[in-house]
Amino acid sequence: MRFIRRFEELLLDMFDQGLLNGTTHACIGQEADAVAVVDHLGDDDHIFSNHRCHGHFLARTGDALGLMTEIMGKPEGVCGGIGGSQHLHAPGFMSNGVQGGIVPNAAGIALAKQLSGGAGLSVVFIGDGTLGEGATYEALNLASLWKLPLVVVLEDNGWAQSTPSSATLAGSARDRFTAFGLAVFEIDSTDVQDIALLAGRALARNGAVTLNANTVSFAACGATAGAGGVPPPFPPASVPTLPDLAKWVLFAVLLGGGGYLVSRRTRAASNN
Ligand SMILES: Cc1ncc(C[n+]2csc(CCOP(=O)(O)OP(=O)(O)O)c2C)c(N)n1
Ligand SMILES: [Mg+2]
Repeated sequence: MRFIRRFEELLLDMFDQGLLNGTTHACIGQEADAVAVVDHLGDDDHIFSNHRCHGHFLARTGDALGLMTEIMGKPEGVCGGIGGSQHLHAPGFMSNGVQGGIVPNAAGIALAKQLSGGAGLSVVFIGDGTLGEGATYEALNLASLWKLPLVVVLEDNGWAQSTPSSATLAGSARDRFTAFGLAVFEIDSTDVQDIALLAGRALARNGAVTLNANTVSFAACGATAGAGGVPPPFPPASVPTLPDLAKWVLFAVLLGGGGYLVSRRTRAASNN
């Protein structure tokens, strides 16, 4: 836990110096969840994590150099410097910044384990701000119905990054899981031993289960920009150059506008 804390404190310091590539989200305050859960996992288990994934990654792999170089955008990074802070991959580990998108992924791996008769669990860490994402509930429904070896770890820090969750969430988190018949293990603690004890009980259950860890976040909610993450100024101070136009199109595509452009073009073509 101390190692994860120091790693991220250094990271935030480096961010301030402009040494990092893109966005970074620290899990400062939440380290115990990662350590307590991962302590129970073995080689057969898979972990899926979200935008706040450094603690989960370090607890799982211990690969601090691979992570640091990744966030610095260097080829030595675990994903060749392309994934950055949020999009990491290692044996038995994957993280993705698309909120809620990892829950169907994790359920899919759980299904693969079940169908192949393989051992192991699929464990997915999500935040309370992700409880508004519809894909999460499709996955919970099937995971419960098919009794998949899926463990959802909800890290409830009361925030959706920088928005109080009270401003976005109706009802209770627990009810969202019990509605699908999932067993809920819940704890209000940042004590790693307490969480590990409950995590052990949750992970020992057959079928889909959730561990709701009510925690606190001491980190700056997120830090954006850095060496390679800044789009060109818009509107431009002068007539845009061709490279500027190319960069805007690239950013539009990266931010999801590409799908819109493509679908417009496809629709136009099909209308003709
Ligand atoms: C599909 C999608 N919508 C919006 C975002 C932008 N976004 C990044 S983090 C975040 C809030 C996340 O809240 P939570 O899951 O509670 O995690 P926390 O930041 O509190 O750790 C949002 C809305 C995103 N990454 N993905
Ligand atoms: Mg949150």
